Amino acid sequence: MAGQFLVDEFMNGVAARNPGEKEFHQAVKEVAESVEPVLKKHPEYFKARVLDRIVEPERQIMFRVPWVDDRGEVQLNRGFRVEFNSAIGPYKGGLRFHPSVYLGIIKFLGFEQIFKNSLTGLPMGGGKGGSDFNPKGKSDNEVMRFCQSFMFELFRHIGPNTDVPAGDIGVGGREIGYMYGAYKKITNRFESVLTGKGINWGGSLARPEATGYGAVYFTEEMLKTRKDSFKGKTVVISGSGNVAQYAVQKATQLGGKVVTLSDSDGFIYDPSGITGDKWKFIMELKNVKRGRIKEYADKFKVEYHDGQRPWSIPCQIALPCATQNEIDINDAKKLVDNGCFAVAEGANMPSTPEAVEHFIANNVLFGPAKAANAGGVATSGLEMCQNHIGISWPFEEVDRQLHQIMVNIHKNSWDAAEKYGSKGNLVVGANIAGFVKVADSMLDQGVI
Ligand code: NDP
Ligand code: 2IT
Repeated sequence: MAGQFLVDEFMNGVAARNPGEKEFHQAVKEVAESVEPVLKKHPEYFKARVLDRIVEPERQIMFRVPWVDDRGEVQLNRGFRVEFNSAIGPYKGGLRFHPSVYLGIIKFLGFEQIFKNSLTGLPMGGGKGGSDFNPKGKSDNEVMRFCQSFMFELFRHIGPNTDVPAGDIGVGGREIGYMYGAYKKITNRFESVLTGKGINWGGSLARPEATGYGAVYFTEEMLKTRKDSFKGKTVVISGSGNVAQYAVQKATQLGGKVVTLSDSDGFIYDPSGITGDKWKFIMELKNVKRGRIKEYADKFKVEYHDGQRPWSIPCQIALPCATQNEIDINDAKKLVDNGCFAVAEGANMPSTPEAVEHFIANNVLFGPAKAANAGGVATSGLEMCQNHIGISWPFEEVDRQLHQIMVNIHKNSWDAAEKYGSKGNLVVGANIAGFVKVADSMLDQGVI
């Protein structure tokens, strides 16, 4: 019927226009369901077809990335950059290097990024990129040659006021360094075109810590609504990369006991907590030696569960920090049955829709990714800000701003949920709060 928004009809259109991109459909459906009451209340969004336009990227770039391996053989990968929405600022979002990357993954991440960036309160549009390149098992020289080849095309699409990529899975300080070097060599410009840079060449203090710390700060805000805290809680964390590492550190500082970490091979269970020298071992293992999580179990004589995820371990708080759809309905049931009452998503879209539904139906405090892990991109925004004014803030200053941003995101999401009749549902709240600012900006800027 003309003038009426129907989620199912809308989703049929999205699926037909973007065939096979199941993660993208999943991300869009959640937002469409959340903003339905907003569209009903504001016919002007519907009339201007804001949602139809928001799910269509402004620009999608796909390119060939050839490179030569250490044996002298030519290798070939595919590169992506999806410039999704620039209504509130230059495109901003990470680059993911992982063999599972295809257009549907980059589009789900880019779509989520629009609302996440809006929630930070900083002027950043949404974008995402990456490649099906697998950095695992590659030498530093191979990674460097790949990054240089990747930037050989990407450089023409990005810029400090156009599009500012950063890291994500498989892209950390090493990769950002090689890409920044290549960009500078090609363009002869030293400018704020990537974030997550090294501290000696324009990076921000606290950016490495930001996503993990931010997810824990967000969890703290959720716990406060029940007059609770991390003190004395058992915490289960998945992943052992950038986000997981600093989530462990901050959760421990706040009095929690983190008992698990994982990688794509399995998980370790350390009932005495991943603290002190054991945490330092993880940092060295994952960031320098690039080894496997099993080595932690071998070294500290704790349980290793091959090929499994950590959700069967009893806990009060769970922080998924690895990848999408890593908590399915069975995992969610196990968590709830074992007494877990708070879940915050450090990773992007780690819970399936059925898992999210189960958490919410069981009164679990649930922090959706676009709110809970926004600390990373928020601090990227602070890095850009420091670059633009030519100054470097102390760690404490960046951390203070990060903390305040996470408090604000929690409050704004909470308030939006309440305003639209879903009190306490931060999925609905974050989607609405993120959406309204972008939608209003699109209305202001006309049909473009
Ligand atoms: P890293 O590459 O540093 O670490 C990723 C971790 O997740 C590794 O332990 C990796 O194990 C594991 N992992 C990756 N893919 C899979 C998989 N398919 N199955 C099981 N385990 C897997 O990435 P980050 O820590 O930066 O990113 C983690 C998550 O956080 C992602 O969802 C990312 O999008 C999200 N995120 C990251 C931000 C950032 O600032 N870095 C900001 C906001 C969100 P293995 O080494 O075996 O592959
Ligand atoms: O998913 C994310 O928000 C990130 N990978 C960080 C993006 C950024 O631009 O810092």
